[in-house]
Amino acid sequence: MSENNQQTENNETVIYTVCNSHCGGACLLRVHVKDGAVIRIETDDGEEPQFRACLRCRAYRQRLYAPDRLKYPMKRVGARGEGKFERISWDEAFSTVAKELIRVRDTYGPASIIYFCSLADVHTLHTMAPMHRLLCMAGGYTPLWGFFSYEGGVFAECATYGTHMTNSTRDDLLNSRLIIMWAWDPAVSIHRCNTPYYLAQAKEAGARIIAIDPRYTDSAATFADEWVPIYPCTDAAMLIAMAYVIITENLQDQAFLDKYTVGFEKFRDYVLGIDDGKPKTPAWAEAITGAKAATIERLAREYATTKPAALITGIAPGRTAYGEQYHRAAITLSAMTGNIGISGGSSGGRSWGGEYWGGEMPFLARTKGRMGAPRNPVEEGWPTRRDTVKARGSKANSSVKINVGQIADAVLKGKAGGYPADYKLLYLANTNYVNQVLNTNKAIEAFKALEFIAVQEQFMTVTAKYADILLPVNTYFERNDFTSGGATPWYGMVNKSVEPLYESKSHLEIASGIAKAMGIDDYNDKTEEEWLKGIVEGFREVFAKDREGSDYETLKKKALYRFPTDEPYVAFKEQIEDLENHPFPTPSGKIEIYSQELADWDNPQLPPIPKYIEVWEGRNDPLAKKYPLQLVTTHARRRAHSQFDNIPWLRELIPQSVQINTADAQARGISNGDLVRVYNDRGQTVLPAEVTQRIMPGVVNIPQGAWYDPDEKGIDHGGCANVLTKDAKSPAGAFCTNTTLLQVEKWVEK
Ligand SMILES: Nc1nc2c(c(=O)[nH]1)N[C@H]1C(S)=C(S)[C@@H](COP(=O)(O)OP(=O)(O)OC[C@H]3O[C@@H](n4cnc5c(=O)[nH]c(N)nc54)[C@H](O)[C@@H]3O)O[C@H]1N2
Ligand SMILES: Nc1nc2c(c(=O)[nH]1)N[C@H]1C(S)=C(S)[C@@H](COP(=O)(O)OP(=O)(O)OC[C@H]3O[C@@H](n4cnc5c(=O)[nH]c(N)nc54)[C@H](O)[C@@H]3O)O[C@H]1N2
Ligand SMILES: [Mo]
Repeated sequence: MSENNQQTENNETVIYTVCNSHCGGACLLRVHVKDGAVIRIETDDGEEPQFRACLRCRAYRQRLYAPDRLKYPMKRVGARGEGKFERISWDEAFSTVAKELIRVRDTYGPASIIYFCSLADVHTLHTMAPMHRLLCMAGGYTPLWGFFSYEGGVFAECATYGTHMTNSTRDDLLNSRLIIMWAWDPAVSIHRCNTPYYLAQAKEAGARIIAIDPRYTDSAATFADEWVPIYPCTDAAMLIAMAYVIITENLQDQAFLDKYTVGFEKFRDYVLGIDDGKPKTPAWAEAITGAKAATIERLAREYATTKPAALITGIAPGRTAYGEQYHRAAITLSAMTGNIGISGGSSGGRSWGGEYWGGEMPFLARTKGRMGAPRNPVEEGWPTRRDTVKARGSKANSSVKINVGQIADAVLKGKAGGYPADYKLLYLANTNYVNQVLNTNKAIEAFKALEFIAVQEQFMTVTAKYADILLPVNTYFERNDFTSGGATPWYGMVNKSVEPLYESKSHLEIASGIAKAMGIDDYNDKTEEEWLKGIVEGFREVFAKDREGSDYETLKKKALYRFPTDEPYVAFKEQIEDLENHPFPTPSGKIEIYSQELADWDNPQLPPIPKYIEVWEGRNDPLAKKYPLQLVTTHARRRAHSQFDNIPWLRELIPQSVQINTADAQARGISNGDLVRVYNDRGQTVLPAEVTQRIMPGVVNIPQGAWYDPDEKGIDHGGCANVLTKDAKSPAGAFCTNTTLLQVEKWVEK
């Protein structure tokens, strides 16, 4: 059976739909519905490549029917954060939000309104567009810039390649002889559905696989021939030392560098220490990274002499202070070995999100049918920023925008602190901001200072507790949408499985209700279906013109359209095969190891060539005396960020814990399973210890996304990593989730 809406013999209807819960995946679901209720969820069993769902999708019934779902609109009656709410009607909810939007706009100006919608479901219609359109029609708002996930990577790609569409399809891994999984654990932190499937095939085909990570990850255990532990925040040093070995042994692909790149000589001078008297030798890197000099030398030779080789650069080191440099260095190394634009190689750009077919395509690409908006009046007249390159595009470049991680700082400091406005009203959708942003306790302080907060939610998250009005939004099982993804490209329909539960509404319905209450009558004249038809057609025109099976009607039936996979897509193949007719979209038309644009900024923290810059809260920071352990905060198998943390089946499967090395645990009298207090000056959290040799000494891991759960003393008992993290942003906006010092001790209840 491969079509939607078919009846089975048990009077069940099977709905084909697609899950894309901001988990990096996107998979096909076969939802069994009986008497208007979902009774079972299965996944793809059709043609290869199958897009098979993981544990989170298979547990989705518990999320859909969770007893703690928000069922109707509510207004706050207790203090902010106390969690006391009272049921109200949708009319009252809409008119309260409308009144506050108008009051704040008219009193303080539209820039004092911040609207942020994260991804949650990576869809096209029920996402950021509906409120964006409304707010633009109502006078504008302050938007945010920057990707939580990989702003460091995007910056580096734009500075070096002039674009951030740098990924090949994963089936090309089968052509690699060597795969370096640098901070890459796609068996857990999903980077497109099916990536492990292709890694397994690459391994069977004989590729050698090396993992470079502070943790012996599940992907390393399954696929790698070698694990090289490395201290967080030090990756650029190791990459640069590998460049030292390649240069001093003359192993670089000089013909490639001469033809396709600019500025290699300047990088070489830095690497050899001609500029600063400090050669960046493997011994230099060993002292910084903890990786052995001999290992660095051997890997450098191996990478330079095994062709084709794929350096897959994970984005977690890009989420550290100066993470931009790590990505710039990785691209440079890929150029030095001539692995760019060839089958089995890799661009050295970030490990996912840079797929022309999945990362940006349906959500940001300006296809015709998307819900548009007039220009945001708040952005008129602001100069472009000086901390992100032109190629990063207008989405990031207006200086009225606030960085995505900086709402708290902006609210607390406002104009007096150098921000473009004083901020009074916050409208949030698709985000558990307080839990997910760095420095949870500071976010709470800022949220208390605002005049009005509206939150669209499905659950009573910590962020929801700070709302004045709570708007219950439905799940993708209760509405239709359009999405895309895959290790090899597809796009597909999210098909509604059941009617909206309780009084919940879709994003479009909520924005339409507020628009009406604001008196904006021309907000929307299309139904959900009309929008989606237009979106599919606009999208087809760009990506799948006239391709059979890619039209709206067929998609509604099959849910998925798979692009033909006869040949892997290789990023930058065109440029490498025919540079004259296909220059890189950089000012020089080449790969810019040296960027004149960056040179013109004259900012030592964003140098024109990749450099190793020591982080704050690193191992050499004086603070390390008091807080000697480095924190990483990985993406958890049982969650998508904070989503699914409340789902009983998943909680039972993998309890939240802090991973700590056996030696560090012994030194602190900690045994496996003991409750420990993890703390620094910003916060503290109590959770069980997982004592293991699968993390290097000196580093601990708290998987991000566990729900903040403070006691009356303000100590978190949920295992929320962000009570510890620092909300400083890297110079070009990298979100520093992995740059934090802390201490761990056995928890003794006082
Ligand atoms: N299951 C699941 N999958 C997800 C998500 C999820 O929430 N759940 N979220 C999705 C999203 S939106 C994103 S952005 C991605 C995130 O994808 P990633 O950033 O790749 O995921 P992480 O798990 O944070 O980190 C991957 C590995 O990097 C290592 N690491 C951390 N810091 C450093 C460092 O400084 N140097 C080195 N060498 N290694 C380091 C970690 O130990 C970990 O093994 O995942 C996506 N996939
Ligand atoms: N310490 C640390 N912090 C991190 C990270 C890290 O690695 N370490 N990673 C960062 C990254 S890469 C990311 S992308 C962010 C993610 O940060 P967020 O995008 O804020 O994370 P989510 O937990 O997915 O929050 C989505 C919320 O929206 C609600 N919601 C409202 N409407 C809808 C809807 O229509 N559909 C769905 N599905 N949910 C809805 C969900 O219930 C949920 O509470 O976290 C960042 N935070
Ligand atoms: Mo992310």
